[in-house]
Amino acid sequence: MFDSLKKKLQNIRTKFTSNIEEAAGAEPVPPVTEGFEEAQAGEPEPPVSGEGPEKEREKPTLFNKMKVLVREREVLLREKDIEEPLFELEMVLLENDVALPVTDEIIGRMRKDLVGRQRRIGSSVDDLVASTLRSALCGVLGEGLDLRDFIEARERPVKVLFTGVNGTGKTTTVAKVGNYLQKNGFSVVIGAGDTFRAGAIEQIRTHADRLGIKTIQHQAGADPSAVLFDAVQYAKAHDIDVVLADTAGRFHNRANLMNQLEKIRRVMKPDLVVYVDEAVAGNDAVVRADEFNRAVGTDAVVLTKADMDPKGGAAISVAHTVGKPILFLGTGQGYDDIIPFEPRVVVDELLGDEA
Ligand SMILES: Nc1nc2c(ncn2[C@@H]2O[C@H](COP(=O)(O)OP(=O)(O)O)[C@@H](O)[C@H]2O)c(=O)[nH]1
Ligand SMILES: [Mg+2]
Repeated sequence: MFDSLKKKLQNIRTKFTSNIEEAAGAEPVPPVTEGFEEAQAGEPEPPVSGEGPEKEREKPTLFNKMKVLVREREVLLREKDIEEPLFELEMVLLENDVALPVTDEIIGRMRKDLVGRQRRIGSSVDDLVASTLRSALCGVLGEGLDLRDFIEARERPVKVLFTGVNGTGKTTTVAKVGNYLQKNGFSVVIGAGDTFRAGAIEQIRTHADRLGIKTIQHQAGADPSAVLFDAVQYAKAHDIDVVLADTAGRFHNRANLMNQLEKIRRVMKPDLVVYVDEAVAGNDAVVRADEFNRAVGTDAVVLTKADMDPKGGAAISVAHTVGKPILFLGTGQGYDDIIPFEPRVVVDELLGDEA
């Protein structure tokens, strides 16, 4: 995952480093010599005028600047030193499906962070660039959300409602999250809230049976609110930690779907509403996420099919534009193909700094 973006970011990083090294090298840093120090010490008298350009260098103000450069050993980065690599970085982000506003924000953060910054000559430019790029990406990705911590902090049962359009991987995600939670020591019950199609009830039931998770279901066409209400009652009666509610992604029309979800929300009172969409959907996902958020609210997002998105930029864009923490990335069709989304880890991965 993210391989193409990762490789390009590494090239860019090298480019930044060499440009900034050049900028540093281009500074007229005079050697520290005895004569130089003396000239500085015996400074009160300005040099006699008309002595030619060499004498110009000995003006007190310039001396002071040199003193900063030489004594403190620092270099000031200027906009023109980083213009070219910033432009290249911008191209790389855009080529890899990072949306324009998100790209602009990353570039803006980096420019603000780098220009005018004083770098100690002894310190590594690579470190400076890496830390600047890292903080720009982290700033754009925001904080993640650890589902285990979320559950630990709440009264049981913790109710999680999954929303999103058909085919994005909602039902698969419910099964994967159930598996993940069981492996982390939580007990789980699944409510088969997609009653719109008989096949949907069978589908979630089959997953749950394979994973040894209890499913609460009614027949096709039943009121999903009633199913999910029952699932919560079951969890209360059996001391189950978490209720995972699958829902339909399609109904007679979109307004009906939203009304149905709103009713579910009132009846089930979820602790967490998770919006599911595909990482590759890019701007479509952003538009849909907004619609679902306005209708039923969204607390967190799962981006599925990240395995089909070698560029990774769309996921970064959706994560940023939706403005809600990303809970998980879906990375395949298996039950274990789900990874908790930790912005710092994603950024480390992108920068090739697994540590
Ligand atoms: N490659 C890949 N396929 C996925 C992922 N998540 C779900 N799918 C597939 O997407 C299709 C639709 O999934 P489903 O859970 O039925 O979507 P729903 O309609 O939103 O409930 C199925 O074929 C899943 O196997 C994922 O992370 N990666
Ligand atoms: Mg489904």
